[in-house]
Amino acid sequence: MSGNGSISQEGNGKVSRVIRMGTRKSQLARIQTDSVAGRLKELYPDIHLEIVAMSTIGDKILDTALSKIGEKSLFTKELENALERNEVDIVVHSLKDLPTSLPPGFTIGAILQRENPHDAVVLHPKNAGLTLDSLPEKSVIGTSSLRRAAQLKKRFPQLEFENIRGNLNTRLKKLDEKDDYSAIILAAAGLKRMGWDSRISQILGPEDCMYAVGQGALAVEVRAQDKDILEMVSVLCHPDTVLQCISERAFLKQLEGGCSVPVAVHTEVKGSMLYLTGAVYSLDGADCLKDTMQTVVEIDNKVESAQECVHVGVTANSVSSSALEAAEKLGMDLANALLNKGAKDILTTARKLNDAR
Ligand code: DPM
Repeated sequence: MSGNGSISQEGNGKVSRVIRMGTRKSQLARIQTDSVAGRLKELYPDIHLEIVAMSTIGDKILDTALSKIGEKSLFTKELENALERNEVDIVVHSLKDLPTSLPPGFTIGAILQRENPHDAVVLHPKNAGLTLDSLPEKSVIGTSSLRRAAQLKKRFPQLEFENIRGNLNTRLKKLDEKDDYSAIILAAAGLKRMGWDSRISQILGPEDCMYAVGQGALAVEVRAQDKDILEMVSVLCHPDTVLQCISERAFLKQLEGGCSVPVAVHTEVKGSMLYLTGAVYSLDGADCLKDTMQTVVEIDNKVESAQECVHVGVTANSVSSSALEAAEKLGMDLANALLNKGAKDILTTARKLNDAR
C-alpha cells in the first residue's frame, strides 16, 4: 500500500479507511454524490464514507451567464483545492462541467453509465400540451447555453431565447412563478436525477439539438497519485460510456473549446463500432459545420495490466487501452476534419461576439 492515508486491510480483506467525498451544496450535486456513495457501499460494504459539502464560484455567481464568467473550472476549483489538501479523497462531478485538461495531480478515475444525454423542454404550466413547434410565435425560451441557443434558434426561428441562471431549483421556480419564460431547456439527466421526470414535456433528438460533451455522465475525480482510491473507483467505469465520452472530450479538446462554446456532439456504440457526430455553430446557428466518423473499438479485448494511460484527463484502467486510444483518435480526427473546413473561424467569432455582449 502506498501514499498517505492508504486503505488498511484488516487481514480479512475489509477496507477500513475513512473515505471523504467532496460535493457542491446544490441538491443535484448532493444527489449525484449520494448515488456514487451508494454504489461504492454496495461494492465495498466495509468502507466508511463521509460527505463534505462546499460552495463553489459557480454556485455563488448566479446572475451572470456561465459563458460570460470566463473561469474554466467554475464549479470544480474549490473541490480540487480540497482534494489537493487531502481534505477529501473523491469528488463527484457532472462530466460536462469538467475541463478537457485537468490541473496536474488530478484525474478522472471513473465515468459511470450515462443517463439520457439529451436536452429536455420544460414548459410553463400554462403551456401544458404544447411543443417547441406549437408554442405561439415570439415565445421566450430560457437557456444560457450557447450550444442550445445556437441550434434551437436555427431550428425554431419563430421563438426567442433569453438567459436564465441559477441551479435547477431556482430555474424551475423562475419558470413557474413568473411570466418571463414560456419554457426552459435543461438536461434530461439532471431533471431525472432530481425526480422531476414528470416536468419533461419533450426530449430533443439530434435533429433538433445535439447534446454537450459528457452530458448525462457522472465523473469521479481523484488525486492521480492515490493508487488505492484510483483502483477502488475504477470498477465504477461503464466501458461504453467511457469510450463515448473520451471521443467527445478529445473532439472538444482538439477544437480548443471550453465548457461554454457552441459545440455539440452525439455518440453511439453499436457492436464494436463507435460513432461520433460533432458540430460547431455560430451564435445564431446560421453557420454550422457538422460531420460523423466512426472507428472500431475492441471492448472485449483483455485489459492490458498495469498500464496507466490518461486520455483527456481520464484514467480508465478497467477498459482496454487500445479501445481508449481509438476513441481518443476518433475525436481528434473529427475535430481536425472540421478545423480543415473552417471551424476555428466560427468558434473565434462566436467567442468574440459572446464576450462583447
Ligand atoms: C455546461 C453547460 C450547462 C451546464 C453548457 C451546455 C448548461 C448551462 C445553462 C457545460 N454545464 O450544456 O451547453 O443551461 O445555462 C449543468 C447541468 C448538468 C450538469 C444542468 C443542465 C446536469 C446534467 C448532466 C450546467 N451541468 O445542463 O441542465 O449531468 O449532464
